[in-house]
Amino acid sequence: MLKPRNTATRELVNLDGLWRFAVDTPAVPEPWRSVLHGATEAAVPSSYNDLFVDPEIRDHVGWVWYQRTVRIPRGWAGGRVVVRVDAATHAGKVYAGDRLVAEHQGGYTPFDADITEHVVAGEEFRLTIGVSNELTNVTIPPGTVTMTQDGRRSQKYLHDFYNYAGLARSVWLYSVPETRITDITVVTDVDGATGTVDYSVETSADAAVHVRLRDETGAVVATGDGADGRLRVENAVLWQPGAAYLYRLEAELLEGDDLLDSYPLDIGIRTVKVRGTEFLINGKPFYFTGFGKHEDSPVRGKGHDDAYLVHDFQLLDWIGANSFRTSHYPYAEEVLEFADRHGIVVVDETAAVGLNLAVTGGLTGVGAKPTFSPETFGDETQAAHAQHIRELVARDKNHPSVVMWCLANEPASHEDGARKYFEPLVSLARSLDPTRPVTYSVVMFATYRNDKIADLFDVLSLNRYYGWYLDNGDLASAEQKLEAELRGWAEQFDKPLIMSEYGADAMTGVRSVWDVPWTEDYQQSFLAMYHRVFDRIDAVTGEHVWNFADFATGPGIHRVDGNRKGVFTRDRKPKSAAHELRTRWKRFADRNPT
Ligand code: BDP
Repeated sequence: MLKPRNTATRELVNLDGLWRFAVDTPAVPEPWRSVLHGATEAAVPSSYNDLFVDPEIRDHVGWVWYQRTVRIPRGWAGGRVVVRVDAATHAGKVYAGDRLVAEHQGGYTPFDADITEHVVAGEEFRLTIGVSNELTNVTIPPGTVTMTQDGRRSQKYLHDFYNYAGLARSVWLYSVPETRITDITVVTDVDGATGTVDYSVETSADAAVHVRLRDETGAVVATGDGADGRLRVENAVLWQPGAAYLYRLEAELLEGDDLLDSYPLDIGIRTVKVRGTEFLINGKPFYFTGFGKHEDSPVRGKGHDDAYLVHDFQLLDWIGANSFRTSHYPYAEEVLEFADRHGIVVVDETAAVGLNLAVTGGLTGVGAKPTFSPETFGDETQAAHAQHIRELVARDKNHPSVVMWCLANEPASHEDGARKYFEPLVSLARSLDPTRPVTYSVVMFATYRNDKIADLFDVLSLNRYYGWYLDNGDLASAEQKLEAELRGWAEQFDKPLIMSEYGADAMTGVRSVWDVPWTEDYQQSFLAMYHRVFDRIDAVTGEHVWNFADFATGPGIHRVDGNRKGVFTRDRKPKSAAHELRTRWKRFADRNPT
């Protein structure tokens, strides 16, 4: 799915800013039919929850409405006019005037509404977007809506991060020509000093396709004709972790000499492969250092923010991180583009967090019901998960920074039914993208002895909390158990192991000379213990600390003002552990030579 861009044949108007905003109420049926009266205003992009002081808005369960007036530029007669919503969390409905023009399920992938028939160039129209925050057993991620005793609807979910909702990413108005490029797929390979770029251009109607590849100086290094083809780049400069290099593929649609459409796509030439316990980028073993992150900041919630984007990547660089996982949902496309340009490696995760009835908000328990069953997570959940994987791959397939798909976080992979649920999803991901390895983040109850799906995946990503949820405060016992378990995985499977989560909560300023949980010192000793173990086990191919920064969580008694496992505070100040990591990861530069 192509990101809207300004090109020689397409125009783009950004619709971010203040929108009229109202919570859905039975008192105003069909609120899209008129101007939202008495409405307050909400910022786009932003989650709406923390903008307001009114708990009825913050805790509302169901639809909210965003509305604004939009003028179609005068010169847009002739082509198609489209509204793009980069994310409506977790479901969206778009109205042009009174007309429903698009509906979408899933809070972290974009969708378009073609509004050509409902608008007139040069004139204004009323754009209303409904957004629902409801999670059920057939949404990804899942949740349940229950009724409180006094008749309020209450949203419960199976993950600890706060269920932020709204228009957290940009909204766009754009024009495309009637005969146009609808998609581009690029697969790259390396053959000695030559890079190959297999491209495939999809179009809305038959027309001649011409492509041109430029290097970073703007020089044309290869050209091709036809909708599919292979470009060869002699002495290609590869996209490397820590040393990004992007070529620009310019695709053109022509009728004779007339340019019907053009679309530029920045691509990186690189390869990704798994060989035994090694993760190879461009044929060289790569060791992941970095974090599981969240899209999370004060006031904006999950709202995309370019300032935080730049600053977070600065901190990744400062600390020596070469990668991160988009825990626990696909991040804004701007984040991936930035990673492409700056050589940061991304493990791209779906929003499938919480397919596990034995885990609630990061805490352990025994599920009262089986996780995978027709009453709990069955065929409909699986279908929603499959659709989400299709949309994720469609959006992110061309990013060189994305080296692997993570299909779920901490599913109940040790329970009966897990294999039946996951086998088709793994096949689907492989058929959509045969070039990237697939992984899942393994919950601590799923061990090398009882896990039922590990063999289906290329890389095993383990989330482990020895020393926190288990053996809290006893790092000596934690060290023995961690090592024993990692050795078990390494002996059982000839696959790379990535520690995709390990971390301890720490409150800034709370200190101790002893191993006291919640202190900065304990977080630091905890990480140092894990690192000693990793260094003793060859199959460990990467370490992603949980979490990059403190983040907001849903209601519950087990958190103090959010999850405090951040190595940085929520406002991005380093805790002591940041220095421990920095010393270690800067030394690793020689493990990952560019
Ligand atoms: C893991 C989850 C993660 C939580 C973490 C924690 O994958 O989302 O935030 O636990 O409890 O189980 O800190």
